[in-house]
Amino acid sequence: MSEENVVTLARDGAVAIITIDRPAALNAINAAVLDGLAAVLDTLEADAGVRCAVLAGAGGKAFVAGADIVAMSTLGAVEAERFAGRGQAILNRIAGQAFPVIAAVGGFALGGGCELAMACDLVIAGEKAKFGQPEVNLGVIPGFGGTQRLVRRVGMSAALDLCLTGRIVGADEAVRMGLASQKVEGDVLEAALGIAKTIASKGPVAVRLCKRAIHENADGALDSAQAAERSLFGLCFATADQKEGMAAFIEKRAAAFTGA
Ligand code: CO8
Repeated sequence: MSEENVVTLARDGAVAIITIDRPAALNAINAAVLDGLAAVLDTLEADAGVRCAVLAGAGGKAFVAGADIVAMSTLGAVEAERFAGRGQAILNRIAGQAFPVIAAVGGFALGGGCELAMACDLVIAGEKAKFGQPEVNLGVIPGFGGTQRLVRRVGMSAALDLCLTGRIVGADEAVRMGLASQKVEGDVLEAALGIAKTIASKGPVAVRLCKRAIHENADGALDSAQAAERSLFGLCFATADQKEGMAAFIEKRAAAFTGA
């Protein structure tokens, strides 16, 4: 596998499947992976037909076992800050996609891998999934948003626990703390694809506005966040999907959404 082709993109109908493909290094994130993710995001952002995406790691053993420790080992402070900034920007782009993104975590999601999973809307954990922020073992702190996304996802107590001890948690504990959305039996990619197809079958505009309403207002005061919510709710009523969705319910038939 050449370092130019370490992130691949496939389509299954309206669902995009992004795969980080460096299994020999447990899909560790180096500059080539960040470049590959950026290129895939360029393609997806130009494709109005995508309604949901699944992000996975190749090889079965890991989602992503972190930022590439070999590549980081020789960085100076300025280069390390730049690398972290690039990683944060790519993860922010993933989080900011208009359509939902689902992390399919079948194995290790450590350090930058856990941060990457948290940049996704849903985190589906297989039976062998392992999550953690083990950076303190290496004498560093999380640098791809982990200290910030983790606390927002799981709360102060659990975030401090994971970041300060570096301890690794399995799928059950990850679900209990809210780090993972759900644990699935069997093939995690198949399960994530099934969830993605379910989401892709819903009203596409409503799905996007729902994601926006939650993300853009999660840190806001309740009254201004609710004002944003009712404005987006109102916007739904300007769509053909709202007319179709409600007509289909009343006529007792399946809705045929067009995303308009
Ligand atoms: N970077 C580079 N190579 C890795 C990484 C990694 N993060 N993780 C695994 N590999 C490589 C191993 O070196 C090994 O390569 P080789 O076969 O050439 O020796 C191969 O993948 C397989 O790994 P193991 O033999 O170690 O497999 P095990 O099953 O024995 O162990 C573990 C699996 C437990 C996942 C183990 O590999 C491990 O502990 N990996 C490191 C996990 C880690 O510490 N991740 C956090 C990294 S730091 C980080 O992510 C910071 C993010 C913010 C960056 C900010 C920028 C400055």
